[in-house]
Amino acid sequence: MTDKPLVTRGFRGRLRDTDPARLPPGQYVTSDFPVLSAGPTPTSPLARWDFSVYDDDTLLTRWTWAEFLTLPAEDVTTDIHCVTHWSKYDTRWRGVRLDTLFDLAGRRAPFVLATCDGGYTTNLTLEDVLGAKAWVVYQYDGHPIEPEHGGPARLLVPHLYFWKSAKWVRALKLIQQDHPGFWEQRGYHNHADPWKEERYWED
Ligand SMILES: Nc1nc2c(c(=O)[nH]1)N[C@H]1C(S)=C(S)[C@@H](COP(=O)(O)O)O[C@H]1N2
Ligand SMILES: [Mo]
Repeated sequence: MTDKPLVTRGFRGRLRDTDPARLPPGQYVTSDFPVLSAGPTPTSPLARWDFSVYDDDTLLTRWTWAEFLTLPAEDVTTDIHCVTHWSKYDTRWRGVRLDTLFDLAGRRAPFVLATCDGGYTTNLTLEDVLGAKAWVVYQYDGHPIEPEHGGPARLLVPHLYFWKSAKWVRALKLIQQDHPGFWEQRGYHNHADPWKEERYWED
């Protein structure tokens, strides 16, 4: 094995990392991609994976993996911000806008609850997920998303703290009344805007 040149990545990274305008308060920039999961990584064979949109408990639409891949998708390059203070710049994803999913489902409601393999949930307002602000993504950096990072598919809501970007997402539930999700029930902020440091419920 040959030694890798140590200088290249750190040098390039550091130049980018000094841009303070894109770093929310209380955050630092990392080039790592930490894994933060509240439980074990669930495994969902693609043959049995599907994605659903519900109006409350009523199923509106459901796509198999193959069907989901035919939906209009786009590439997204974005910074992400974790409540544990790390931010990562220029992450590259590919997936389907929630605008598109709700158009196809033919419904809207003021609130959305994302539900996942493994039982994790997170809540969002419709306003926070429409207007090209949220995606169900299935590629990271040009490859299928690693299981630890939420593969086969995860939510990407980069303008909010990253706990809102639910990994292993399987369904979006349109609801009339807000329903706090996993971390939101455990003291994390209901809204989670990193620019306002909405970390915990008392913030
Ligand atoms: N299903 C599920 N999604 C989740 C989590 C989780 O524990 N389970 N952790 C959240 C938190 S707190 C963060 S910071 C990000 C971490 O994503 P990563 O592991 O890809 O960095 O996923 C979020 N989505
Ligand atoms: Mo997090």
